Amino acid sequence: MAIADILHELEHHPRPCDKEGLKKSIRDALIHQAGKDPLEATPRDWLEAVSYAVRERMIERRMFTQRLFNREHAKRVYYLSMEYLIGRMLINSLLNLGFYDPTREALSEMGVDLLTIAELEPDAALGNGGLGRLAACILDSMASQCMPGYGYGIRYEYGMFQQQIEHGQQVEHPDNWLRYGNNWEFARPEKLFRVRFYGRVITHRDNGNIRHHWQDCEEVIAMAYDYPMPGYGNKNVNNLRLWAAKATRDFDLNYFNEGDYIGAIQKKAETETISMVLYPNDATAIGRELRLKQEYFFVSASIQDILQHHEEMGYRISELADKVALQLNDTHPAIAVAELMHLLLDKHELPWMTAWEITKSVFGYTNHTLLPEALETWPVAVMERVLPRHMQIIYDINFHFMNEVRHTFPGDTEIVRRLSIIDEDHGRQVRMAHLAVVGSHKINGVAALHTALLKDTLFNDFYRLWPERFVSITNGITPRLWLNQANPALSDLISEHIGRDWVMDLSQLKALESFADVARCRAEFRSVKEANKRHLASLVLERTGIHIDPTAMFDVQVKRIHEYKRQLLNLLHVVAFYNRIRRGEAAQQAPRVVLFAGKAAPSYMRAKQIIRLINDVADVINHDPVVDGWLKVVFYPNYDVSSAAVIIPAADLSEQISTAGMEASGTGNMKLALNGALTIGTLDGANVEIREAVGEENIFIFGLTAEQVAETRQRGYRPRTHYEENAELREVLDMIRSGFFSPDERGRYRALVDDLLGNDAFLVLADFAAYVEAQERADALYRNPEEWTRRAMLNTARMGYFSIDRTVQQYAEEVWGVNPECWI
Ligand code: 26W
Repeated sequence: MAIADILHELEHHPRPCDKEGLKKSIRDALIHQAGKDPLEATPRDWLEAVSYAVRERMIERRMFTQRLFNREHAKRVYYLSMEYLIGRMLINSLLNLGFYDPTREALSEMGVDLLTIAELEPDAALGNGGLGRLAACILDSMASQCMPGYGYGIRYEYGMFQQQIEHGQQVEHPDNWLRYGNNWEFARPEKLFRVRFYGRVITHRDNGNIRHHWQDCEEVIAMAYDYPMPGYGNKNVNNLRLWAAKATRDFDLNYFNEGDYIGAIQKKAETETISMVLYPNDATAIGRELRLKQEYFFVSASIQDILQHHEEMGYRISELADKVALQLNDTHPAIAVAELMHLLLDKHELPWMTAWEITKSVFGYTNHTLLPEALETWPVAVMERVLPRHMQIIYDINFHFMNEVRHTFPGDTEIVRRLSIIDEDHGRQVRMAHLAVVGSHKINGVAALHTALLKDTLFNDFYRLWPERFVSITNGITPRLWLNQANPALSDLISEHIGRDWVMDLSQLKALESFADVARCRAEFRSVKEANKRHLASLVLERTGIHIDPTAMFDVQVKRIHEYKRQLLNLLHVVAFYNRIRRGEAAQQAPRVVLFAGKAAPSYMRAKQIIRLINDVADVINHDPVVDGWLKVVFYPNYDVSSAAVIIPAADLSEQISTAGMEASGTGNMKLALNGALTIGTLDGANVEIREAVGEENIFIFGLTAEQVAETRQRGYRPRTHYEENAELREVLDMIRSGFFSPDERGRYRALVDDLLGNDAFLVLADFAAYVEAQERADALYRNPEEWTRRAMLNTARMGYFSIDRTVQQYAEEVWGVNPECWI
């Protein structure tokens, strides 16, 4: 068959997506791919077979999508991210592709339950938390909106560690997610790029131009793995390309020739460690050389790939910014600025200024945190050794930049020192955030407050220099996963009233507002929530052995464990609540289940201790017959995307209680409110905008504002005053400190409490009284189920703004220069 005929055949006779067609594909895949007799097939074999059938259909569509983008000469958006927290792909793909029902029926006719086998799929957990999940939501949105958007990242062999709780403490286990193979990926053993490290730079003159040769390097091969990303309700399938490190063949040969066979293999394994494991640090910079190599490895392969495609399309390198937008997901890929310069200067031999103008027009940079300990810097000495040519380029970028600064602020040597890409005060470090800002035409924060703080503090000097570069783009979440898929009962209820178009236009939820005043609608909404709570209760029992009452208020805090997120504040309230019940004030309280979930970075001792304290407190409370029926405390182990999808639809109260000014945005806050939980929170991150959207009667706001936090610190904060003046707080802290919850080791939490009393860097004690008062408001409202439900419904109805589709449209218009009306 001629190529044209093959294409014609495919286009006109794609794999059928009806029940019979799917059934045949699944059966074929079971026999010919999994190699199993249907009579002996295990649930895992069926999972393999069904994912294979889905994969075949996705790949056809991806081919047509890519052909269309090429034909239309579309401008492409490339999202560069070290993390993608995707979760399971089967159900999501089926729902997006539109053949969930026929697949379920096909399987059912073969005696297999779709949802049961879907649970066997491991999460793709190639991310830590908010930043990685945002990247996954953005990919879903770009595909769903038919935007030519491509993700680039690393194919970690081991994703986010799996958390087990042993004797109340976190224990980490490796996440061997590829153990059973992975049908969602397409290995591209021919898509290879060389990535170099170390070596030295030789400079010579060529017709009056200075040329640089980077030589005597170590080489690693980046091999592509492609993950199709299907859009919702369309035939568009985009691509996520993840790179795996492979040793080069030359490299093998050299060692083999020297006769050191074992040494050669060892060196090969060492090279391939680059893509072995995701660093499980959330919000603390990792000063390890391997991390820098990971960053450069994926950035270099991605940019080479992007430029290669650009040339294959027949475009000139000078047109790059017309055809390509590159988004930096935090500073982790910021070395891309130097890498693009390196390729434009040394490979394409462009003049400096031309290369620099192109680079700036291509990049956008998203900042995700203000925490000083999270800001990446690399010692100049390390950068010089690992990437000598890039260090030269960074110096040159800085030279030109410093001249511009001196020109704008003549005589101000301080600002020159503060703005420099090189920090001279801490033993010469490259500030990656400065490199990202200088090399990007747009810099954005991820919520209004966060952007305002970026302009006022972290990037204030940059803002004074280039105010036009700063924009605010509030985060969002994908309604496909976080409502349509995770909460099918609520989704069906919503769709009965307003149709299903909200899945692609979340602002339509507004139309639900009027139903909040109809008693029957409230009853329906409540019964959905109750069913979700019963489902969660059964899972909690299975995972922890703890019985919880589905009629109690489900008060949840689910997110990474970090002092600034203040799980401790929540826990202090739990103990206060416990004491109130023991004092006989139970009648005034609504029964509660307080659920915590989240992972602590393995080296973050204080966070691990907080997990242990939660479990110790839970142990005492859950075994105290006096509070039985009133209070249960649960630490739900191994929080991941899949458990989030069960916990969030079952929540009544959403804890978003970070120290104001410290949570850049939060996105869990959006998921919970969308699913009809009321927020108890500080005026931090996107909580500020959630309050505006849902109305202040429908959210429990408390505590110091970001401004008051700054003032309090400036004045000289004295946490002990709160201990001295608040008897309830005193009682709680004394109990924890004296070992009430750790009778086997009474001093276990002494240092922790002493730190709160003497230092309290996150102002837990300062916000305690206001928090308890806000909890009382929540409690009182919960005891009025009609009014609670009404407000919960208004939360769902008013969350439209927080759709990731709105976020992506803003990036398209304000940063990427692609028009949503005609992306192609
Ligand atoms: C280099 C180590 C490291 C790793 C991760 C430093 C910093 C990070 C991230 C910035 C942490 C992160 O995930 N930030 C979160 O990003 C979300 C998406 O924008 C926001 O909603 C969260 O508020 C922010 O904490």
